[in-house]
Amino acid sequence: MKKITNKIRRLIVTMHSKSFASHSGSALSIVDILAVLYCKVLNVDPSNPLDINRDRFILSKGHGSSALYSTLAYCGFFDPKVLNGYHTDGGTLPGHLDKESAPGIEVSTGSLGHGLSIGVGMAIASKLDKIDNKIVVLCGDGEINEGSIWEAIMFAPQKKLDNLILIIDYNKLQSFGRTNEVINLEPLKKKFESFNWNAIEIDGHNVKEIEDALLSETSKPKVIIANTIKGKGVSYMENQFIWHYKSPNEEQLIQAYRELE
Ligand SMILES: Cc1ncc(C[n+]2csc(CCOP(=O)(O)OP(=O)(O)O)c2C)c(N)n1
Repeated sequence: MKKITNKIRRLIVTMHSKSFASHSGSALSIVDILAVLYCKVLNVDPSNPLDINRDRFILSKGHGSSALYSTLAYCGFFDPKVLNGYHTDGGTLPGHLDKESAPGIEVSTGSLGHGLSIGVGMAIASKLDKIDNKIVVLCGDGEINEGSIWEAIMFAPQKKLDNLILIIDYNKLQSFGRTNEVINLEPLKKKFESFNWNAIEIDGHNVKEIEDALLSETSKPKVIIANTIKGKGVSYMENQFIWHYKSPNEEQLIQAYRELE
């Protein structure tokens, strides 16, 4: 898995360096989670990406798109050469997710706060259609400042959505500062428990903990609070909110490659 996540991280820094696009730190934060999802947990088939019985994954923090594009390309959903067109004139992969842009992208996101409500709708639809699948939604910690997220958090247990998993990328940073200085989320696990969710807290870079949490049995909607580091894997980006916006120059790219060998 380390080889896979390093490869995906190298793809991400390359994309950001070529395109001068923002959100490198946001993408690096979620690589281990996406790698476990797509390599070990989700029932999805790159040769049949619209299979009606597939699991659904929604990257609600759509600005982390480069992590999803590179994971999908790594897993064979499309040719990795397509990644060269990330956030560039004439390219086909926009900076925020567009579900028409590539196979495997379930929902267009980028305007924060919508993914969980869409996931709740999909989870209800699966129950009605008697499809036994998982709906997994990944939100940023800053993103859950949005009130619409909390409407969905209240609604999911009422509908007994044991097929719904929310992952929170708890990297403690958002675009202009520390999440808990902007709006304090703590005590986050207790909040979810009081809303009648099954809440699990993990190290969001430990692939075993990620896999165990995703596969654990539940009779309620499940939230995985994943403690992560924004910019994970590239030392000069880690935990530095300036890398919400910056992209690596040539010299920084070479250093990133060295660290991700
Ligand atoms: C509705 C909405 N408001 C504001 C923004 C601008 N915006 C983009 S990323 C971001 C911060 C998100 O922080 P977080 O969810 O913690 O994600 P991170 O990049 O830290 O992983 C904001 C406010 C947006 N995309 N959508």
